[in-house]
Amino acid sequence: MDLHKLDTYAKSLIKEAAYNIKTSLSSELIIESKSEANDLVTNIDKETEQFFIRHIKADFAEHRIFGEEGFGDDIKDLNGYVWLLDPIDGTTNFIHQKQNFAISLGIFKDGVGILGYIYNVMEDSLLSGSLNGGAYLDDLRLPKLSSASVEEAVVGVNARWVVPNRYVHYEGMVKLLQTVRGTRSLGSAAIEISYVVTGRLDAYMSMRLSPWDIAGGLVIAKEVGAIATNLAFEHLDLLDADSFIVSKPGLHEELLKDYIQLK
Ligand code: 2AM
Ligand code: CA
Repeated sequence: MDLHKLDTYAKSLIKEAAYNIKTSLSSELIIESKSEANDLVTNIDKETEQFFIRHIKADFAEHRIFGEEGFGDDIKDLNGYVWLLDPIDGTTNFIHQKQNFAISLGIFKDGVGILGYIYNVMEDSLLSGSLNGGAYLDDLRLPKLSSASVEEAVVGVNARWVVPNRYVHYEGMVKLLQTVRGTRSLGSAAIEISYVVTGRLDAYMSMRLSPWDIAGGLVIAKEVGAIATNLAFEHLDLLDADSFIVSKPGLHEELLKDYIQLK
């Protein structure tokens, strides 16, 4: 498989999907909740995933798709080519703000990330990366990240992890907030990862993300020297939900050692 051809193909699918999503903003959304009241899905999330699947299955019959809305394959391993897709990452933003949401896509071959994309739909900006081929924001090649200290860091973290919760000891998170230069919460994991990759945030963490939230970002993050693991400092699980941190090197170890204590 020619990586360059696959890259061109994936980019054109993303652009067309994004155009369809933008067009849909003028009509009324059908909103449903999934597992919990704040876990939302719209007809556009579903239609976008189906759009990708229709094209990928027609053009690459042997490729499999692991998508958030479940229209793809029943994925139990990452053998062969697997497309990990979140058609709309940041659905709450999509519904409430009509901005700050992204198409997140990672293409893996035998468990190795080969292509990654985060398309900020309303900003019309594409972050992309390929294995050993560097990372790009549109046509601009991104530099490698340098280290940062906790005191100088601006960290992406949701306020829900700084109050009592079932995943992390909140006291350490309070200490983190008291130490860092600032915190931000953008509401889309993919966009927060893209902020770390482009140096607008120094780190981003979440107690629970799914493979499609992070797959594209992982491929891109590696190309700029960002470190991504779960919060137990282990390899990320790309078949199930896991905790997550992506960070500048150095800062990553400091955050995990001194501030983040999982339950
Ligand atoms: P989504 O919008 O595609 O659901 C919000 O803080 C971020 O976390 C979004 O990227 C959102 O993705 C993701 N997210 C929300 N609920 C989640 C859950 N239960 N499991 C995994 N990821 C989730
Ligand atoms: Ca989604």
